[in-house]
Amino acid sequence: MSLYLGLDSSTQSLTAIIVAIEGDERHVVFESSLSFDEALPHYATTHGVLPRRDPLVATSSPLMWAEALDLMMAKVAKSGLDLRQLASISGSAQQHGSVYLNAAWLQAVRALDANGPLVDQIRGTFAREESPIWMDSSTAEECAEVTARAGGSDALARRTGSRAFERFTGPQIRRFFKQSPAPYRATVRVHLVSSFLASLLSGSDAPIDPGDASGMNLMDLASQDWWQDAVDATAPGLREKLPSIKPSTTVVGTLSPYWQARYGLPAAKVIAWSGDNPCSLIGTGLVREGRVAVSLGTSDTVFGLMRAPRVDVTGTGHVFGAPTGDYMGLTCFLNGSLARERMRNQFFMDWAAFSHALDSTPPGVHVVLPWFEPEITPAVPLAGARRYGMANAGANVEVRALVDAQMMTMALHSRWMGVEIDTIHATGGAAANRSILQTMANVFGATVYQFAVSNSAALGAALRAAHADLTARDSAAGWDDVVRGFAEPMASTRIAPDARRHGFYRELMQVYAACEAHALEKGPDPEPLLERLRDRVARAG
Ligand code: ADP
Ligand code: XUL
Repeated sequence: MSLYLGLDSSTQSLTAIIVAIEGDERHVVFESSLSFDEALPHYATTHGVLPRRDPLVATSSPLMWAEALDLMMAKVAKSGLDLRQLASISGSAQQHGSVYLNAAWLQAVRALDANGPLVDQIRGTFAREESPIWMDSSTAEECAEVTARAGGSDALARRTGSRAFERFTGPQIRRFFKQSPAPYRATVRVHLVSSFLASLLSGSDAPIDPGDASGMNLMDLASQDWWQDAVDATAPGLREKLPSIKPSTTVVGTLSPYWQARYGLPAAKVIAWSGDNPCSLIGTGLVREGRVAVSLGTSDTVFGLMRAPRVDVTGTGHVFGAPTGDYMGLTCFLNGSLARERMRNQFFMDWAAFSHALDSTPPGVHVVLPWFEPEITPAVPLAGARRYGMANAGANVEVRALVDAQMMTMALHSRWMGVEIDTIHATGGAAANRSILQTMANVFGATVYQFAVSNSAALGAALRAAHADLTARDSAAGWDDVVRGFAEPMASTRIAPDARRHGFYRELMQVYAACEAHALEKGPDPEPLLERLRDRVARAG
């Protein structure tokens, strides 16, 4: 039997999952999670984000991620499992976040001393104490500059898989270079969250995988290497500061002496880490084209595997590298779980009451655009929900309108992927909520399934670790074989769409699209459309 560890350093928490594989025997044997806010209160984060002075700025602490890793490896060591069987480890991390390291970094990471905690030994290695994360939307100016300097939006989208996005690492690096030129010059290495944590585990300077590198506006999708034009367009001297890009299956090294001596762990292989969405692709079993997953984590995302990169030049979505060596299409929505939580807290509900509100309230002819925070899709820089045809609605109607809006915006903005969505694999924290998933089924007109393991990013990381080990032993072991028995939707959780409701949502979605266009000053007043739908609903009784 072999054990494989997958870690997921997400926005709000760090999760570890260990899977055991012996031939056809496959089990999840360990699962543990720690919340940054609760387990590491001295960093003073809220939902994993440092105190925010400017609503457009969102940062977190790389030291906190490192300390969480140390705490979690201690928990793994005490799991009671026979860890001599731990063959390999991989990880998943929130995408786009960047870590800026100074000249002391390489020596420090190579020489970690098991007699003292990790954090004390890397405290002095940051050229920037705070890491900008995916929720940051402060780089509109830098996006425009990078776009112009790299030959325009179309060129950037075709070469890197995405037009310039505020949270993408390239524009973030450019902002740091402009605002803090001296610390930028003192930066010898810019890691992503994923490659930073892989470096700490392996005691080396780890590469970035193509899945996470494609969230930077810096990688050439076709060659899966840095695109020099984009690198030059971003900041001077950047090329030397970037790690190498290596396939997701790369063995970065072995668990460094620090982890072996401090926690009695074996010299397990460390496999390159990737982003949470590429890892979730594996953890939801999407190793073939044709189905999509919806992840309801801190962000809501829609994604699916693509054999060939069908880039969205309309500028909504992204094409990333997939861990299988293929590609994946993805659209990301910022106002996901935290918007649902905000509504839940506003009306003093728990999740059971939130679900009850959904179950007892039919959709109505009104629209809320759920932009409580600056939104990624569509791009909305100025926070604030916009309401159409809705005044003084009670708690239940507000909850219903919010979840309807979240599902409609996902359905509308994932059309560019060109997939007929008839089945959805649901994952992320809020996928535990079947009332939300029923709305998803009704809006998309698709059958929705849940998974036994709700943290598909951590599971995907564990399965990526297993894949690297199994293919090294038997080159015929493919992805289908690796995900079998783990990342399969549970038939008993099937949620079928209600055809009548879906019919209504199809009409409401047209109104929603018109409201969105109006709010973004791209379309006329949608009131006549609302009025027409109201009439039709009244006539239908
Ligand atoms: P991330 O990986 O981005 O840190 P998770 O996938 O762990 O996030 O999801 C965390 C979120 O799940 C929480 O912010 C919470 O709002 C949401 N959540 C947890 N349980 C429920 C539930 N029963 N219904 C709706 N949302 C839930
Ligand atoms: C994807 C994105 C988020 C983060 C955090 O592009 O920004 O999904 O990966 O989960």
